[in-house]
Amino acid sequence: MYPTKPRGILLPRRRFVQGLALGGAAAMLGLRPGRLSAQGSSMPAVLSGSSYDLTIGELPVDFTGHRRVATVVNGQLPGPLLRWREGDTITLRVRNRLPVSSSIHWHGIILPSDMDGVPGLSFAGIPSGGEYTYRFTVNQKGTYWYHSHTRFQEQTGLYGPIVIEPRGGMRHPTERDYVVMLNDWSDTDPERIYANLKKQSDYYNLGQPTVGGFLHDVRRDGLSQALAERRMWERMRMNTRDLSDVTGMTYTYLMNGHAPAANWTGLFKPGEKLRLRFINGSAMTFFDVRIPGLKMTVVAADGQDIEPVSVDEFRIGVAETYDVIVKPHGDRAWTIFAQAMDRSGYARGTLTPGAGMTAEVPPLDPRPVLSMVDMMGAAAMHGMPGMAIGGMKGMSGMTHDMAHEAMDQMAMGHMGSPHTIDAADASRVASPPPTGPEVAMRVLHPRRNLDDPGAGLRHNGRRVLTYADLHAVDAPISPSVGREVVLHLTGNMQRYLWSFNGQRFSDAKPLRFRYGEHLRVTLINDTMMAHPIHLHGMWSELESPDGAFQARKHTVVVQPAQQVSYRVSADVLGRWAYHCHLLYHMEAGMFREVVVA
Ligand SMILES: [Cu+2]
Repeated sequence: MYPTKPRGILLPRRRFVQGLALGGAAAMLGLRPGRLSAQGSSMPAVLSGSSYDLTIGELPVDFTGHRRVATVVNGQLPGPLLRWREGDTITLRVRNRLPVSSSIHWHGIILPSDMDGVPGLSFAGIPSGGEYTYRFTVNQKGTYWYHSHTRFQEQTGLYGPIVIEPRGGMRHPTERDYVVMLNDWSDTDPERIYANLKKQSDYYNLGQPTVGGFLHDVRRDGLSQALAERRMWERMRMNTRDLSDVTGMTYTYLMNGHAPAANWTGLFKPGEKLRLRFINGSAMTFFDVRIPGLKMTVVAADGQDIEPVSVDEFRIGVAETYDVIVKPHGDRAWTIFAQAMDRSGYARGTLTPGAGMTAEVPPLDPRPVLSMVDMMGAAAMHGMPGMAIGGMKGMSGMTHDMAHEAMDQMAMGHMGSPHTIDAADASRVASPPPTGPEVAMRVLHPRRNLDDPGAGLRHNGRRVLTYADLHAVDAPISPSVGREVVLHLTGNMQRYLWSFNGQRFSDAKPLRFRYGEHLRVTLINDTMMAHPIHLHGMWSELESPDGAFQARKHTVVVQPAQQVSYRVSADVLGRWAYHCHLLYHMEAGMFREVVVA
C-alpha cells in the first residue's frame, strides 16, 4: 500500500499476443536468468526446506512482442514454487532490490500478524535495498500462494505458488502433481490502468451500449416506458462492464507464466492420476476452467480438503485455489482451458503424453448475460422491489456522467424509493445501511443461493462447481457464533469508488474483533460485480443459507446481489487486512483494517 513511482511505460493496447518471453537480460540485473521460454515446457523452479533466500527484483519479459520490465522473485515469473512441510518452522529472508519499497504477503497462511507482510499493518514494508526476515510455524497443508501487498506490484509479476505437504501423507495420492497458476499480464503500467479506470470506468470494456441511445428513448417515450423491463434487458444484457472492469483489451492471460501461444505443458503417462493445483494469482480476472473431454474431481478449495466432487468446469475467483484430480487417458493431448469470465481472452496449457502434441483449443463461450438475480437478488424471484437508488433526480439537465450513472442505476430494474430500508435487513444491521456518493445502489432483497455458478455458467450443459458443492472433511473451528457483523459491499462504478458500507478505507475506522470470540460475518453485495473478499490471519468458514458449516476458505467470492455468511474465530491478536482481492478495487477503497484485541 505504499506508493510506487510509476515507471512511465505507456504503450498501445494489444489483444493478440505472440507469447514469447525473454530472460537473457536478467543477468545484467544480477539475477538468475528467467526460465521462461518460447517452447513453454519448463516447470517453475521449486525451493524446499526450512530456510529460504528470496530476492525481489526486475526481469525483462516479452509476452506480446514488446519488451517490458516485470517485478519478480528470484528472477522468475511466477516466482519459485515454495514447498513447505506441515509442522515445520520456516525462515524466509526477503531482499528488495527494487528502486521502491516492497513486501511479500503469504496468502491464506495462518501466522502472527508481524509475519503477514502488509505494509502499514504488519510491518513498515521492505525498503529499497533492505531486507526482512519472516519466520513462522506452518500449521496447515495444501495449495496457497504469495504476492506483493505493495501498490500494484502484484499486477507486474510479484507472485508465486506455495505447496504445503501434509504430515500424514496425501489424502488422495497421485502419480503427478502440477501447479497451474493463472495470471493477467498487461504491457501497460498499472498506474496508467488505474488512472484510466478513474477517468473512465468502462475504459477497458468492449461492446458498450451507448448512453445517447438510451437518452434518446427517454426523451421520445418518457422515463417509465424507457425503463420497461423487456427493453431494458435488450439494452443491458450485452454490457460486459459489470462482469470485469479490466479485460483482454489490455490483458494477456498467463498459465504458469506462459501466454496462450507459448502453451505451458505438463506431461503424463496414460492412466496416471494427476493433481492440478489451480491458483488464481490474477490482479482482476476470474477464470472459468475446464479440460474439454475430461472430468475433474475437486478435492480441495483454498488449500482445505473437501469431499470430492466431480465437475466439468469451475469458476476460480481472484486469489482462490482449487486442487483437482484428473485421469487423462489415451495417446492424446488435452487442453487446459481457462477463459476469462467476460470472455475477452483465455489462458491455455496442455497435458500431453509426448512433447509436441497439442489438443484443440475451444472457442470462447458467448459473452455472459447478466440475469435478473444478478441485479435484484431474491426480488427477481418474488417480484419485489429490487434496488434502492441513491439520489435519483429527473433526467433533464444531467451532465454526461450523471446520465451515464443514472442509466446504470435504473438498469437495476424496478426502482424502489430512494434510501428505502428493508425491514428484515435493518433488524440485523447495527448501523443504518450505507448511503451517499460512495453508494450507487443497494440490493433490498439479496439472494442467498450458493448453488448458483454465476453469470455465464448457468445452464451451459456442463456440470459446474458451486459453493454449495464445497463440504469440508473436518469440523469447523467455530462450532457456533456469538454475534454477527454485517457489511455491505458497495460501489459507485461510474466514479470507480469501491468500499465496505459506503466508506472507503481512508475514511473508515477499523473493525474490532474481541480476542477469542467467534463471530459471523455477513456480506451483502450491493453491486453488480462479483467481489473476492479476503480476510487475513483468520479463516472464513463459509456457511450454507441455513447456517450450516460448509467449508473453510481464505477468500470468499460474493456474487452480484448475493448475501454470504461465514464464521470467524478471532484467535490471533493484531492488525489485519480485510479487502476485496480485485487489485484496483482494493486500492480504490474496498479495504478495512481488522483489529483483534
Ligand atoms: Cu491477500
